[in-house]
Amino acid sequence: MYSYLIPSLASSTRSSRTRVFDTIMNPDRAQPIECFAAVAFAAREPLRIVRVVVAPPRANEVRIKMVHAALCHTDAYTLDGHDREGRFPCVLGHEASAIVEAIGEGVTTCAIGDRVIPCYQAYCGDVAKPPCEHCAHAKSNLCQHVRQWTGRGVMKAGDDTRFTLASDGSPIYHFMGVSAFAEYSVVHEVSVAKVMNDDAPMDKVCLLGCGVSTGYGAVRNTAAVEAGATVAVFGLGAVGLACVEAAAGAGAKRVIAVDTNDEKESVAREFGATDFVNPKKHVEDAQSVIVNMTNGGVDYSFECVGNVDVMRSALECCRKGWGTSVIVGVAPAGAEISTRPFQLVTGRTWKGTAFGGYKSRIAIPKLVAEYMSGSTKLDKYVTHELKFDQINEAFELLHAGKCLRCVLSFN
Ligand code: NAD
Ligand code: AHE
Ligand code: ZN
Ligand code: ZN
Repeated sequence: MYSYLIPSLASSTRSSRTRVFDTIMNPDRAQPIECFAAVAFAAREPLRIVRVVVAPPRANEVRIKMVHAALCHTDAYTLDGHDREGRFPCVLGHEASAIVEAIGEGVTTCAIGDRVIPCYQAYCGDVAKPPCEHCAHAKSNLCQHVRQWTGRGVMKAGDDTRFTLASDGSPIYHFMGVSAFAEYSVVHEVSVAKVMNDDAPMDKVCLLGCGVSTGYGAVRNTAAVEAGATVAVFGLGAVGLACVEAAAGAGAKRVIAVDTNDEKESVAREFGATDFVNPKKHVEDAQSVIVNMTNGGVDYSFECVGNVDVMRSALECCRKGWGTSVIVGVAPAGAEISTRPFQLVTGRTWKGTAFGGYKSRIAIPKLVAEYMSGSTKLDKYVTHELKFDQINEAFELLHAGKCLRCVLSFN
């Protein structure tokens, strides 16, 4: 199909399996790259590792070479068919570290060779003139610059995809503006955060692209937990444990960790939890247990499961008068939350967060620097490391509740 393939680059060794289509005619222009991607062809089917062609970046786009990618529960949620925006076939994955391989026309904020973290939550404040309303507003991180395209799995320029199946040229959709489960991907410039610390380990800082940053931000930005507060965290995956870590770091006097899996108790205590509740071990509902434990309820709670019944428990375990509950988990398409309005009339606040309220490309370099200063537990979230081609095993580990983050390597 591609008659301009350079034969010397098409050997079968792992390091050279990525066939770069060069044209001696146009040495300065990026060319299509054929490489491996783990494609989700349909919901509830294992991913298939196939050859795809990744088009060169167009204006305001960046092509990145993946270094590491981790699985977040949201990848599994979309693969399981729960995402209203899930579109197949697609390349999932949105928590990664990468190197800029090519830039499109007009790109000014990164250069070839930069080490980067792709951001599913974009930020256009330093690129768009004028920036979108959300990037201009202090209270929001929900950049709208490319959101309507990333939600449909396409790029803004041309309203189409940069991935095609090598065998027949059919389009493969992007996911959350990142698509990390491929050796190469094309992302919008507004979705690229630079890693400023040259020695930052890429197999760890990839986690800052979603789950851990989200938990930290939910506590620090969305709830603004203060020293001496009481906190309950429902769901102790990477997102919930990051809430636990940040709440303990903020000086919360009590951090009640809640999970249906007893094996999470010890890790939660390691991250700073003072108490552990397994709702399955109680006759009463979880909110009653927590209200009784705290003599009236907690100041703040965080739902990090994605289950609307748990969201209700998280709200109702908050103290009347001032308790605030933050929804972090992503519930299946069609699900709705409910509670008695009296719960809100009596002073509780129910809110939610996306990427912890952080304006991504500004915050990520700071979160990397914070990690490099040694003051966070980022390393401890990496419980498994596998090769990219073992990706289906990584999904099994996540489903079995056996891992916090499984980091895949592409080398
Ligand atoms: P995970 O699968 O690693 O962890 C989920 C945890 O919840 C597990 O420990 C599991 O045992 C526990 N759990 C399941 N059912 C429970 C119940 N009924 N009560 C208490 N605990 C229960 O997931 P994760 O990667 O940590 O993600 C957590 C949630 O956050 C997911 O819904 C994910 O989609 C969402 N998420 C949201 C954002 C955001 O920006 N809002 C970002 C990242 C992830
Ligand atoms: N696409 C879904 C909603 C999925 C969702 O809520 N995503 C979170 C991030 S989860 C990261 O692991 C989010 O940030 N949402 C805000 C946004 O703009 O995407 C649906 O319901 O259609
Ligand atoms: Zn995520
Ligand atoms: Zn914006």
